Amino acid sequence: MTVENGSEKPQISVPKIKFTKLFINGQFVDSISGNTFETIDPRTEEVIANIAEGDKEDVDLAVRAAREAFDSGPWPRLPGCERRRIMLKFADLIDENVEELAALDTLDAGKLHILGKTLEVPSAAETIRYYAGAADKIHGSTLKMSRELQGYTLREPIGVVGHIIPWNFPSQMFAMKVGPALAAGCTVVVKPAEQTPLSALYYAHLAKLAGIPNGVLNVVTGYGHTAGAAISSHMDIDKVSFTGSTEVGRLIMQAAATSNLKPVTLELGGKSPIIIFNDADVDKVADLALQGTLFNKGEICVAGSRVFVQEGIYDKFLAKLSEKVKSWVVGDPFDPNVHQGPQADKKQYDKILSFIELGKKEGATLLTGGKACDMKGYYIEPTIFTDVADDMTIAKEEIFGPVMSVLKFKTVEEVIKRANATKYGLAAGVMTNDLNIANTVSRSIRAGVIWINCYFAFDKDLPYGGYKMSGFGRDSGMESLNSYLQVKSVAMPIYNSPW
Ligand code: TXE
Repeated sequence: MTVENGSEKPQISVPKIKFTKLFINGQFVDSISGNTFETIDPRTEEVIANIAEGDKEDVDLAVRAAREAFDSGPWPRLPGCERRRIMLKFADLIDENVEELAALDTLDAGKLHILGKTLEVPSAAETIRYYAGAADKIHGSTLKMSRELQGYTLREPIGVVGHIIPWNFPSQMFAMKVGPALAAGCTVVVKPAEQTPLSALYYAHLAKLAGIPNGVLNVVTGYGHTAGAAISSHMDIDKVSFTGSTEVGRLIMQAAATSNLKPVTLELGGKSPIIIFNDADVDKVADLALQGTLFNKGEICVAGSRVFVQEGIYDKFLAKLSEKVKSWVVGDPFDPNVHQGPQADKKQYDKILSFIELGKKEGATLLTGGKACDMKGYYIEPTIFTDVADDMTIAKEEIFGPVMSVLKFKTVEEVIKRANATKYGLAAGVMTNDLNIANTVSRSIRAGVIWINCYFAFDKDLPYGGYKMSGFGRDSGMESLNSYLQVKSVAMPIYNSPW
């Protein structure tokens, strides 16, 4: 691993922060209390900007605007092709502002700017386009029923939606949640994570420029236990979609149950296995495993943080990993040569370091890394533990940082059992050229996404979500759009029937 903390850093032009207020009913407004909170640059630990701190009363205002826009505004009543046209304009505006949007996420979350502008923000625009294309293709079925009746189903937007999103992919999360809801004809109140409010406010500004009517898309920045909780317990919100910790997912479900029984979609934590069989190409799978664990500093819910390696290639695989991790560069995320920036905030940084200490204490062997980088900012060395046993804390808990646990196995049956021995079930990788093994393992692992001979193979069309305590419901693909629609059945007697 290389740490770039020296003087040869490239010149970085940090964008001016333009939007810091709540976006309600098409206007940027202060919070009712007038309170603000600081958003911190994880590279420098300094304040980037003071952001309006929304609370319950601000959520009420936003919900009122969204309700009005849903109950009497044009958005749900527009022909689908009109919603499509406006959403396509929104996507084009995202593309036109890609540099700045990516820079805001880099500032707020320490994400690589190069990946933000080539991957995440363009992908956010594509996500909006994908759902724009579906906006005029929403239809039910005609039914020839068993009695003397005929009928049809209508698929109607579910109503006002609350989106509570995390800080690890601020742009992609925004588009992935908002895109299908808007295409369905819903109106939304988004609460971005308190660590990363900047790009969500910028997206709101672009949505307005694109012609999304007032009240359809509202953004309330603020904390989870106040603004977030007000969304999940709101009596006038018809659905909540949440991505975040399993602990908060539970609170959201409780709040939904004890308020108006709104349906919830929960995309929660993970401890995904990457399973590497003896016949795999060691060079290729070492790269996949490194990316699978270290991409986005390990702050990704589908991180392949448990790497199971079959005993025949175990030593060779470790040798390759050690060789490859040497060229992994940690440093300023605005520098295009860097592979890993700082963790998103102090809370995550401390959490990850405490897991690393536990790994050492519980007897795992450090292949590389194992501590914070000796520089300002929330930087942590890419850390690989070997000789990890299934009952060690680092093999069981979601670390959400650049920490890989390597575990050795002998047989297919054994690894299926061990890979499934987790409370989570978000994703898994299977690396083998043996079709029988690939098929057996992918059908036996209880997880929402299985990647065979690849990892992080995302697509707008590929539904994405969890089994077990990783949550339920799906983001992405048509599955997600369906969750913003409800089915109404209409029946009528056939001419001359006794009905
Ligand atoms: O998550 P929180 P945190 C996991 C990961 C991470 C851990 C903690 O392991 O280390 O969770 O991260 C809002 N009612 N993931 O503390 O608190 C909050 O404001 C309503 C995995 O940041 O779950 C933010 O907008 N909302 C994950 C969002 O929930 C509440 C991504 C997520 O924050 C709330 C992030 C409440 N009571 C973390 N409390 C993934 N699945 O990708 C908080 N929030």
